[in-house]
Amino acid sequence: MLNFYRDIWFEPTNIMGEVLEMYYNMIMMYLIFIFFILFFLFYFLFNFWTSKVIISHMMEFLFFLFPIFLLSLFLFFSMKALYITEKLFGEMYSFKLTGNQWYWSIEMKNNMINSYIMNSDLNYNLRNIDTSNHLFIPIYTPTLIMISSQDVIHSVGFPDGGLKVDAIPGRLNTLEMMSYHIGTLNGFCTELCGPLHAFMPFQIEFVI
Ligand SMILES: [Cu+2]
Repeated sequence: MLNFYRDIWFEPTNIMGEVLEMYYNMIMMYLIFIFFILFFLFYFLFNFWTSKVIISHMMEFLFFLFPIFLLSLFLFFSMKALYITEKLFGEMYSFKLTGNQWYWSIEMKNNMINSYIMNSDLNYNLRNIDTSNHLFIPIYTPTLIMISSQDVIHSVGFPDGGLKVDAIPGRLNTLEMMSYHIGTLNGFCTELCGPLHAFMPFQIEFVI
């Protein structure tokens, strides 16, 4: 419905993105609705001929009840969105992603490979985005990524996917993702973790 922001924001590539978009649309519709309510409220308040609404106890009661109702709706949809993003829906693969100062390492069963930033002097690389090794995930395949850290707190965030999970030492956070599109999802460390914090990107390739 309210898709005009798609050019400047993201197009959902996964389930979390869809949930975020739905939530955003819902909040947007309520805000427009509230704007109209406020408009009519001020219209009545400053209109001399209808100024008797000011002393209406019923109106006062409604203006007390109505915001409570709206806030309860906000709470309901926020909790719903929060719990959907935590939900696991039957993963087919699982990887472990470990944050290190300042690179990511990918593990699957007994295999481990490090993903470092590529030298941006080579002009065919995307500066501060390209990495030496990518994580390949088939599209339409629910994949569980377990995220932890070896040293300090890191966080992996994918702005185009609407995803962000903290990598905390001694703790395993999970992120289940399923992409609808082929392509590369560029991730960045989003928790200040040292002098080279800006130089530890991470890339996921969604393939067929
Ligand atoms: Cu980091």
